[in-house]
Amino acid sequence: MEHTWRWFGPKDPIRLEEIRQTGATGIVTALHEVPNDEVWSLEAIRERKALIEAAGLTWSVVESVPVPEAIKQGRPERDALIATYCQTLRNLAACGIDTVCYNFMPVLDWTRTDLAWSLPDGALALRFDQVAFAAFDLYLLRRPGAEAEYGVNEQAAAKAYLEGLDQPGRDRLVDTLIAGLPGAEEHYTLERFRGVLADYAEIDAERLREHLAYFLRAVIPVAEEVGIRMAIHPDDPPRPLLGLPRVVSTPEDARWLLDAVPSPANGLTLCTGSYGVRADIDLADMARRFGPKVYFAHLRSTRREAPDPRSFHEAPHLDGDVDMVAVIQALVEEERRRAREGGPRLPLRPDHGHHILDDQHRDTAPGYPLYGRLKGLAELRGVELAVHQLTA
Ligand code: DNO
Repeated sequence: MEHTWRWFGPKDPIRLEEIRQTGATGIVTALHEVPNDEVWSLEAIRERKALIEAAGLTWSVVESVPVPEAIKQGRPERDALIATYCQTLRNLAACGIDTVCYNFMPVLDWTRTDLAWSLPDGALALRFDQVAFAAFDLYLLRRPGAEAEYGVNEQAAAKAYLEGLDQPGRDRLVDTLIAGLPGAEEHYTLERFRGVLADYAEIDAERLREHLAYFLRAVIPVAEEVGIRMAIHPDDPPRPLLGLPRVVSTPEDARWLLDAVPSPANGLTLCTGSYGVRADIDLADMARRFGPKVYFAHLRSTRREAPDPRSFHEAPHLDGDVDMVAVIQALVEEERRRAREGGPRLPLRPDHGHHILDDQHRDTAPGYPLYGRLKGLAELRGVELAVHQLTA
């Protein structure tokens, strides 16, 4: 498979020259500085591409071309925004870029409650703690109607948790949840956040699905025409949050999406870390069933916690709930099928990593350290090579 690395652009503290030494050959990036409602110009794309190529790497995948909230909300201005989105796709294609990752999560992109959770070996991991999340929802955000969604015991646990936090701890929790993790395009304050939640009051899963279908019907034909593969990223975590619907959380959702607009341009990002939070999803089975539609793979593992499995933390890449060896085996088989029958390259990236060793003294983004991801990539490459040789 093609080994890639997410880079946040010239402001990323990890330099392209360093990435070159990780074993990755492809870069995954976006023009993060362009506002969501503007076209990515040919000139800006060319310039970024040249920078990447000057370091001996290729621009493998765009992650993401973000979908503006007005499109997810189905507002009247969506047609103009979709036209802008399509023009960006045309410009990317004109520069030879053919794979675009995106998501359709309302308001929040990926969500965690703790960005530096200590593991027994001293590594720092990202974590989603359902109790902390409930404390935020009930007592810091004070979302109308939230109480009805939590049981009495859950409310009591959340309250006790909150009482154990000092003011900086409370501020940190709020920031962690709404100020935006790397890659998320929107950065909210508590007040603005309440406002955008209210904008979704009338939008349930069914309506969100209609809005997604509307977007796909407009965008996929353009992508197909210019030769771009769209790879939707699943919801992280894969369930509704804060009363917001989420519709890309399960294999059934993925099937619905692919059937909504059948096209070689309509595909998936197989994110084992996102789908893998659900105990009812078998990722290797998913990789086999959806193989031809997997245009991009995010490989990482999470560990569900007891007593409430809605809480999870990011585990070592090969040592979480996901059977990573079986997933890689399925992807290797898919790659062989593509070699025989034709089909696109299959880029993967080590998704996230623990902050280990010198990462703890470098100012890298949460989940995107140098050494932790390097370790993840090295492990994944080792498994891939072993699978190749043992199944040749
Ligand atoms: C988190 C990432 C997400 C992802 C977007 C894709 O680490 O996987 O931010 O990039 O959801 O659109």
